[in-house]
Amino acid sequence: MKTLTKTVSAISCLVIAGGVLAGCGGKNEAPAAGGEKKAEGKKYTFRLADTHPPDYPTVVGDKKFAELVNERTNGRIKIDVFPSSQLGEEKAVIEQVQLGAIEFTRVSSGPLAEFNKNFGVFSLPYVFDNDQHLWKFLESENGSKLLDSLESSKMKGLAYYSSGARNFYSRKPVASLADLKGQKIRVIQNKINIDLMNALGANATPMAYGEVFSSLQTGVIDAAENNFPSYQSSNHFEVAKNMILDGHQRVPEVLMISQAAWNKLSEEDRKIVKQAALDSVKTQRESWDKYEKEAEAKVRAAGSTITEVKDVKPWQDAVKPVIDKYRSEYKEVLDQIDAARKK
Ligand code: GTR
Repeated sequence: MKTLTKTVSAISCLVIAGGVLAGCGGKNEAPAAGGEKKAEGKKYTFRLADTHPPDYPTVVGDKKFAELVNERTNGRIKIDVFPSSQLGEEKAVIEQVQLGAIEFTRVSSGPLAEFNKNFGVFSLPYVFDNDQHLWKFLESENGSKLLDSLESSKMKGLAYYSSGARNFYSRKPVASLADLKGQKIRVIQNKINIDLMNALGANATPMAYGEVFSSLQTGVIDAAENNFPSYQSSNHFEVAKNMILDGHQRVPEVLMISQAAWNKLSEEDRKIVKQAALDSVKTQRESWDKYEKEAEAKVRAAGSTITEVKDVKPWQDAVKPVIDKYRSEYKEVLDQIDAARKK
């Protein structure tokens, strides 16, 4: 029923997306007083979709962003944050953002890669040494350029958020790389993830995030992979109790606005929205650091077996064919990522 309601409201939004955004949360109200329609007088109510629950660090960031926009426009621009996939799973939400039916979203770079190939670079394994390296790149001019490249996909990237490192977890014991062989592993749908699982001798099963818990529970899949906060908040740790800390990917989160909504904003409002997004990063990253530690402590206390990887080299060697396959396609950005390491 829930899904049906979601679908119906999504369709009604899509129907009018070509025209006015009103009714889909994109209300554009004329100024109350008569006279000239001044851009700064326009009022909007927008929607922002996030897959995570209300206390999750990305949603904490979303809410800070909405609060800053609201304050800086004296309440003229209201952004309602919809957590917990209320507006749909990430792939469907991105499609609606492209159409202008949903104005804002925070999604992972993983699903974004299917809409804008540049974002695939974040699904390549072991391209960043650690979070510091990742952020040096994200905060560089090249990181901003990558965000701006979303414009070619009818979206406008506003800011990156933290997402840590992704690790495998399974219903079955996993003490080494060899233990992943033959396992059915859920992945975020994109072609690089499928190549990655093949390189590990596993079977990739692309699936929406919301379906992973029951699929693990019923044994439709053996394993999945994610960071500690997602492993914990989604309750995957209850049904896949064996995690191995291989840290194969660092896939940043992206806060973005639909190009259609962006085009409606005045120059001044665009500046406010962009700056508020950048200013919300600090809050999101602080929340991330705290939540990540708490999530790890919670899953350990609940009895998950967490295996450290002392030497990541065999893992890097195993997935080298993936890098080799995509090296020429991503050469420029891979060089930029390497350069960011030295900064
Ligand atoms: C999380 C990410 C989500 C979603 C999820 C997934 O780390 O924050 O946006 O992409 O992974 O695996 O689907």
